Amino acid sequence: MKLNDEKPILNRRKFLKGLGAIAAGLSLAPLRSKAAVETLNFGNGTRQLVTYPQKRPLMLITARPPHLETPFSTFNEGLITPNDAFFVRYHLANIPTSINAETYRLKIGGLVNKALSLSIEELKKLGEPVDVIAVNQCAGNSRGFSLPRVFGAQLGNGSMGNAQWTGIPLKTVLQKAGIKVGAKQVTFRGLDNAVLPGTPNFVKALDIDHALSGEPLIAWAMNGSDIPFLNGYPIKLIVPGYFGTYWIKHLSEIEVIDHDFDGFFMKTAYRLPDNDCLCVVPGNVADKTKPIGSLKIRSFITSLQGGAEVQQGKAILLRGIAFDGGGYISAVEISDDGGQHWQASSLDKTVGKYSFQGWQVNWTPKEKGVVALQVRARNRLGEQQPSVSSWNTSGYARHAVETISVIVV
Ligand SMILES: Nc1nc2c(c(=O)[nH]1)N[C@H]1C(S)=C(S)[C@@H](COP(=O)(O)O)O[C@H]1N2
Ligand SMILES: [Mo]
Repeated sequence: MKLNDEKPILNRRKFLKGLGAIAAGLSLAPLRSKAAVETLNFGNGTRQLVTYPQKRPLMLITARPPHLETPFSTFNEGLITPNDAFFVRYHLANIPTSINAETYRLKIGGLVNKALSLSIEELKKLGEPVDVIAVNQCAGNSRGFSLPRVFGAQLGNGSMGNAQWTGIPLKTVLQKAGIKVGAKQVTFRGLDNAVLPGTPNFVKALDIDHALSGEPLIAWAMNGSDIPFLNGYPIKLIVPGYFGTYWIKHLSEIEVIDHDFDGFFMKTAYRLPDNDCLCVVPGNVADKTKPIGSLKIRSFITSLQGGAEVQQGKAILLRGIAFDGGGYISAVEISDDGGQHWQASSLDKTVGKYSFQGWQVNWTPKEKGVVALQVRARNRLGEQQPSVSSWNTSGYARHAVETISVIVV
């Protein structure tokens, strides 16, 4: 059975039926069809809001497979992105529509002493569950702002989210299987398949040291509840500080290998120019590339969106978020004069180095008219955003000083 119709709203009953087999106690968000749109600040930026099971209305990027973005205003609701608002990204159209957690098995094989096939219950019993609050951001988040424009889904800033993940360290599972000498990488895949034979499956790899570092988790809970179906129910690989491409959903197979994995989604896709700026001059091709890795530092104002009206001479509280790959955000600053002066914000209490970091600052608009408000962050490693985004062919890892235009009246 497929959920992949052109019109996701009309097709939801079929999909719901498929969801019948998922764990008891799961409550589905009320389904509404909403003839509403959200508009992103670039050409062809109008997005329909659509409702999928367990999701509030989200911005439709593609229906087959479902690719949904979080409306940006959600990020002002709190530091944690609610499960029903979390973005959704798949590559292959043949996604599971019905999963039975009772019969579900996670297989671990390859270069191990003992191949395993674990039920969810067995997985949960392998050790003490651990929690991490971490940002999942798609490599292509904000791609739609690339200039010159690039191929690929024209994403706004809504292909990211911050959640608390609960699970067992990947390391615990690998140690249970026992890693053999000569292991170099570990590969991961989920239940989704390609529709056509010959299309590569979505398989990703981590270096063995990273896999055994204790940081990646196999999670079964997101913000204290089951992971929503479209976000990878019943288990998902969490790779804190790394781009979402490694966070395999419906994780079903883990394999330890003695070489660098050369599947399409490591060898060809999700690669960046191998230089400091991760960039090329538009029109050029990188001489050397490397697999995309950890998140680059970013910051956003969330309490105001572009086009908002504010009053001259009247202080308002600006709030927002910042994040990076785990270097600890140490400062967030704003500017209203094109970056000549920067005003420091105060950082909210930190909830972990992989989380969104909240910040706030009082800002008093000085002059009437259209004002460009800019925000930038720094971390303890001294990293900060470039003032202008660097460019690469795929529009990956976009990060720059962010600007919104507000109207001072
Ligand atoms: N099984 C599976 N896992 C996957 C993918 C996929 O296509 N299939 N896409 C990856 C990519 S590129 C991203 S950005 C994240 C998105 O996670 P989300 O849909 O839970 O937000 O899932 C990752 N895990
Ligand atoms: Mo992604």
